[in-house]
Order: sequence, then C-alpha cells, then structure tokens
Amino acid sequence: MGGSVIEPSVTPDAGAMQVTDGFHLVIDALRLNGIDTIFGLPGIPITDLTRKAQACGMRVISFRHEQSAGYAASIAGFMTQKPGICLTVSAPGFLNGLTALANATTNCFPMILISGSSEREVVDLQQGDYEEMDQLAIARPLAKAAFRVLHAEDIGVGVARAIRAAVSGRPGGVYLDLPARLFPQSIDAEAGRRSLIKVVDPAPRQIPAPEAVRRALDLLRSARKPLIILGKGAAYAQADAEIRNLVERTGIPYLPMSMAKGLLPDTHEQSASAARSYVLPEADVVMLVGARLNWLLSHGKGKTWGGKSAKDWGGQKFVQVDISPQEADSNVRIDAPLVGDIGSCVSALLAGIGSAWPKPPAEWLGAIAERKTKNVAKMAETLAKNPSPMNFHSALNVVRDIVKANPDAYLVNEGANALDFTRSIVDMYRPRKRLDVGTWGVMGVGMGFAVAAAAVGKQQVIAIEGDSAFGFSGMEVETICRYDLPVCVVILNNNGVYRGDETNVGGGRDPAPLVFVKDARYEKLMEAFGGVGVHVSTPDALRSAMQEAVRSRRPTLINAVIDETAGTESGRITNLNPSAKKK
Ligand SMILES: Cc1ncc(C[n+]2csc(CCOP(=O)(O)OP(=O)(O)O)c2C)c(N)n1
Ligand SMILES: [Mg+2]
Repeated sequence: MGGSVIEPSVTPDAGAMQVTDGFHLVIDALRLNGIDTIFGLPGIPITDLTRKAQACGMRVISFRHEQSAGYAASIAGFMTQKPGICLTVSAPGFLNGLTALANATTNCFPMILISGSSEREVVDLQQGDYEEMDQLAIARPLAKAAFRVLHAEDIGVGVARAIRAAVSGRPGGVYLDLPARLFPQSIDAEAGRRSLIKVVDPAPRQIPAPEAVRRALDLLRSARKPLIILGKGAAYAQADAEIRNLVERTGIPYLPMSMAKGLLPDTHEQSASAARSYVLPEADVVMLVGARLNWLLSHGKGKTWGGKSAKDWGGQKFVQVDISPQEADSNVRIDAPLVGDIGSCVSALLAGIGSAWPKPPAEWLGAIAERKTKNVAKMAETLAKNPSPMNFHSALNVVRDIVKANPDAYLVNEGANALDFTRSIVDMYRPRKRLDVGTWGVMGVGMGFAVAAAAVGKQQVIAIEGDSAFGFSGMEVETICRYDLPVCVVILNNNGVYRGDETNVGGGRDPAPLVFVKDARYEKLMEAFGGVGVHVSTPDALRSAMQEAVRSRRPTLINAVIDETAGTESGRITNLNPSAKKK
C-alpha cells in the first residue's frame, strides 16, 4: 500500500479545538492505505462521504446500479492487488452490491463492500427503521470477513482489518458495515489521526517449506508427460517473469485458464491450448499454479482426465501450488502440495531447478505439436470463411486482429457462445488483460469491469458481450459516457440467450423464453448519452468500427448482428444443463 503522507482532512469550521468526524476518518483511513478510488452509488447515509471523498482528491466513480460498482471494485482489486472499494447505501443498495461481493469471494478478488446501515437499536428490535436490515449477518456467509464499526475512534482499526482480510492469504470480498450514526460522530482531530492505521505488509509473502519444494520437483522430474496449468491466481500474483521462466526453463507444455491467458502470450510455442482435450487425459504429472480443480477443470477427474466414468480418476499425479493450505485434496489426491504465495513458490521451484533441467521427452512434445498444428489449421479455415449473415467466427476473427494490434487493451468478455468462442479464438499477449465471468460464469460483470479497467488500468477496453449478457449492466453505458472512458463495447447480437431462433412451443403469442426483440438497436443506447453507436453486419464494417473506436478512444457501442442460429444452448457447457426427458 504505497502512497505519500496524507494530511488528515479536518472539519474546517471546528473552532479552537480542531475536530474530525466519521466521514473524514473513513476517507483518511482509506487514503492512508493508498486507496485512491471508490466505486459506488450515493444516497442515505453515504451521500456526503462520496462528496467529501471527491473533495479530498479521491476518484469517485458513481454507477447506475450497485452491482456494477461492486464488479468494478472487485476487478480493480484483481488488477492492482489493492482492495477495490464499493460504497453503497443501506438495505437495497447493500443487497445490490452483495452479488459482486460474493462473486469476489468465489473468485479470490480482493474487495471491500462498505455499506451504510440503519440504526442498530431499531434494526435489532425490528422496529421498522428506514431501510432496516441486519446487513452484517447477511453479508457474513458470503464474505471472507465482515466487520462493523460503531465508534469514530475505531474506524482506523475497522479499515485496517478489512484491508488485511481482503488481500492477505487467499484474497476475497470483505464487508464493512458503517451505521448512519457513525458518520457525523466528531472527535478531536489529533486523536482521530492517531487512531488510523497504515497497514504494514498487508499481503505478507508466504514462503513454501523446502521439503515441499523438493517433493514437487522430484515428482516433476519423474514425469514422462508433464503439464503445467496456470490459473487466475497465477495472473493475480504479478510474478509474471518468474512464471514465464519456470515454464520456459522446464520446457513443460502449459494450459492457461481463461483469466491466465496472456500470462505468457497465447502464441507461445509451449502453449497447449489448441490440444487441450489431448493433454488433459494424457498427462502423467500435472502442476497446478494458482488454479483450482473445480468444475472448470472437471474436478480433476472423469473422462476429461482419462477416467472411465464421470467419478473415475485418471492416472495423473498432481503438484498444486496454492496460497491456501486447504485447497489440496479438495477433489482428487494431490501428491505434492506446495503452499505459499505464487511468487515465492515459483522462485523456490526455479532455484531448485537450476540450469540443467531435462526437457520433457520429445515424444510428448511432438504428439502435442502434431495435434496443435492440425487444430490450428482447422480453426484458420473456419475463421477465413465469410458467411452471410456473419457468425461468431467471422466476427471474432476481426476482434482477434484488433487485440493483436492492441495488446495492451483490456478484453472484457461475457455471454455463453460469445464467451466461449472469444476465449478460444482471441489470443491474449499480456498478463491480466482478459477479464471475464470467472468461476461462477456470472452474467452482468461486463460494464462494471469495463469501467474499472478503463479508469484504473488507463488503457483502451474492448468488451465482447453476448446480447443477453450486455443487458444485465447495459445502463452503465451512461457511466462510460459520463466519465468519457475509452471503452468499445461489441455486442455479438444473435437475438437471444444462446440463440435467437426459438419459437413458443406452446403456440401462444408470447415469445420463447430465450429470445429477444429481433433486430434490436443496442447502438442507440450509447448514442443516447453522447457516445458513438454503430450497427454492423459484416466483418469489414466491424473492423472499421473497432479501428475507429480504438483510434478515437471514444465511448463506442458496436451492435454486431450475428446469425441467430449460430449458437448452441449453454455454449460449451451443455453437459451441465439438465433437460427434460419427457418432450
Ligand atoms: C447472473 C446470471 N444469470 C443467468 C445466467 C445464465 N446464463 C448463462 S449465459 C447467459 C446468456 C447467454 O446469452 P448471450 O449473452 O446473448 O450469449 P450467446 O450465447 O447468445 O452468445 C445466461 C442468461 C448466468 N450465467 N448468470
Ligand atoms: Mg445472444
């Protein structure tokens, strides 16, 4: 938590004895810890907090819905390793922000949801206060930690505890409850200043045990068909050079999970992404780096991993590098758990590897290369087609080129087919540039992520959105225009959830549950707030519009019309979708 010495903000009209109050202490505590941005939505009792924070020089980004503010805060946390702050009003505002808090906890993004709340005495007696709700109790099971501050002199401790909980160990979402009555409490300014805590070493390094490092290296050394899987924990760690070194010095093929794409460029010769379905069942030793064996990796078992049935384990042995000692054995046996922060663990592995590590057997590398070449050629053929109407492939072929030409741009991505095709088609070249739906596959992160990436990352943002996915946070295009952010939203518009060609099987007048208004003009939403709206139906038109958006850096929404029959139900995870046996 860097940052220079911050002058405490005292209330100017305090007379002889300078006093400060809850509002100023909250702001001072955050600033003291290097937090310079708040994502939120004002109202009772935090309106003055947003105003005073801005007056103190903090960046306050006001959203149209708390959920978007929460997603913005969480992804800012992922990008910076500093907790992103989301500020909401009580009960309904708090609940609107809560989905993002739970999502942050699930995805290990450090964020702090700060919500104003109503009077404790009234809430606890359930006497019907304005926006009455026992927020602390509701937040607790969804957060890594939850705290409430009742007295102004405890604000420093409350903020310090929230920061430590959010970023230390496995990061997560933290709830901080600030009742309305706390804010106007005034105390002596000097006592207030002394009560604040500048958190020392908020995310301490966790050095792995030497014997655990040896065990991991012994197992890796024994491998005939080794594989490395990089997860978003590896991306979060900001140990980019060490991770690249580890991959390159061992020569082991690797697979990046979605948000680890770009940790090494996707075009790296050791990337096995194009041979994923071959390497997972074939590998004999798999080293997971900041990746969990959850559903996204089929729990490390079943057919994906060469098991004979869904519950059957394949023959792999696993090394798992993870910050949490409880992660190992959560799904299958981990033969060599390596517990510590990713940077320290990877450095320790590198030290043990030295300079004379034998490359994996040529047979293994050759077999992967062969599959890759075949699959890449097949994909190139598909991408080169130019069907009318445009489909996911021909549209994303353009996006792929634009991202290649702008490797520093952030790529935000959500949808079903719009997500899966983008992930597999659009190569990433730099770490932490791909921001997507993460562990939950949650829709609605799009515009919040885009705002945070542009505001905090200060780079062009390209948001590739399914038309349904976009709808969850679409009103935030006003936020994008209001702060004049360099965000180019591309809606892959197939008229519905998954696809747009279903009809009502009941025969009534209502449309099918999955389809939307045909030929909706989403681009006009952006125009309504002064941004640029473009309607395109060919790859050439999409390319020009994207190039112009990146050149101008103006808020832009491109409504890219896609064949409404192009998608599959649930995208790549159709297998998780229970469907009725009786038709
Ligand atoms: C919060 C939330 N609600 C609902 C869903 C279920 N869901 C998964 S993908 C999706 C939308 C898919 O449609 P679209 O974004 O248009 O992508 P397409 O497949 O059409 O490209 C929905 C509603 C979800 N994942 N998250
Ligand atoms: Mg769609």
